Amino acid sequence: MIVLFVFLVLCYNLVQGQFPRACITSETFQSKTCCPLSTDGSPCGSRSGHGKCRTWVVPVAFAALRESLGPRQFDDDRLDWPKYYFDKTCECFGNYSGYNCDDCRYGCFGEKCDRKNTVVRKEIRELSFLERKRFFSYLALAKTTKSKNFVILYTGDRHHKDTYKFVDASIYDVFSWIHYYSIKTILQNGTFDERTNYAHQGPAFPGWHRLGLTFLERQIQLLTGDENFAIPYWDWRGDKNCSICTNDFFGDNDVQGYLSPYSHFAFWKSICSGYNYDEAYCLGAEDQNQMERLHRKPGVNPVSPSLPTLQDVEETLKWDDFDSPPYNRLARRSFRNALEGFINPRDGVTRQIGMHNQVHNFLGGTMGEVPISSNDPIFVLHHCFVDKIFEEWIRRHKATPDMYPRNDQPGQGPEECSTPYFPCYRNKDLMRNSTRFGYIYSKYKGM
Ligand code: KOJ
Ligand code: ZN
Repeated sequence: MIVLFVFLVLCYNLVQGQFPRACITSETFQSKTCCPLSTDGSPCGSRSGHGKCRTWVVPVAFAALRESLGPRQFDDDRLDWPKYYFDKTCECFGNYSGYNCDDCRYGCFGEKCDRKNTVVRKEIRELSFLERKRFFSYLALAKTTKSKNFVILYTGDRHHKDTYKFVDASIYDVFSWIHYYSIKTILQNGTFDERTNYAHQGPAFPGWHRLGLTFLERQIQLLTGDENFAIPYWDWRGDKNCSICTNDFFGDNDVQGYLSPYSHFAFWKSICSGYNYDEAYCLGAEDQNQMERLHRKPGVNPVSPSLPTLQDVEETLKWDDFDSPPYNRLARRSFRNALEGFINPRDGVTRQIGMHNQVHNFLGGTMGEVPISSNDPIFVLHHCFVDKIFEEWIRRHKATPDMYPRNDQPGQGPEECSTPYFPCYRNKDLMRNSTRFGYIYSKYKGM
């Protein structure tokens, strides 16, 4: 009984990204219902007890907070995710998950989702030669295999729903697009608010990226049938230059920044490059000629000429408050804001570019452009290390979901669904030990 309980607790989580191919018909949009048939032929697998089709309601506590903040008018399609698109989505039970409750929660496998597996995320240099080669092959496969279950949204005019179209994308590009979609400026009272988005500059930052990485990891596990696949991380602490920017690893670059033709990702192209205007959602995925090749210029940006140090990471971890008012880039003495990199981690007050932001800036090129940074797979390794630091903080502070703060950032409230996943994944629920998500981190250089 105890074993079963532990198992159920450990297999608590899995989500899927968007948009499910099964939910983009005129009927689903008319009925505002995304409750696709499961393999048993019933919506959300209700016949087999996998889940049920449920109306999403704003939790009472959150509705009260909203009231107290006064009226806010949003016309943004992502706010109160996924309300703009769907009133009803699947709620899955037990270890079942996914947009139609046919999949398992993270860390669970098998037809009945009763097989548990915890993968170990290692530093890229800890992988054996074969493991590393396998990793690069998996990425190549993810970049070139069309996603069976998901499509991406594009429109040249976000104001008009009738211009929305859904197109195919590869598994890696779906991952990349999810980042692009979440960081697009927020449409508020008819104007674009540049100050915040659904993935950055607020308490959702660590959890949002955790979800993105775990989504990609799971997609690669399903694609390759390799249940032991784990995303590696890049421990950049004190790295003098980008030591993994060699052709054996992530690729050397030429003076213009383009990756060496002899490197693994030389001919990868960025979706959504060149379409960074407010009104559009990524027209770029269709036109190969519009898509730019990956590029980097490590150490060239005078704003961030070096990488964060061991000490920077320790100073970041010492902050006891996960986040603090005003819960944006101005937050002081906030672990989240030090980790994201808007304050000096030592004093918690001085505004400076550090940590996560510093690494993006240091690498430059594709990684330095917020809308498209996720196209470079080094993004995955960088954010995996950021997630390792988040995990270290969770452990040291015995953090639980109730420590996630109430706040006024759109889409970043504790009870709000992380944008843009199906089924709903609450922001606060990402503040749990990584074992809940089916992975742990290797110890490397003392951490
Ligand atoms: C790219 C990003 C990011 C931050 C920066 C630099 O994706 O989050 O570049 O500030
Ligand atoms: Zn990001």
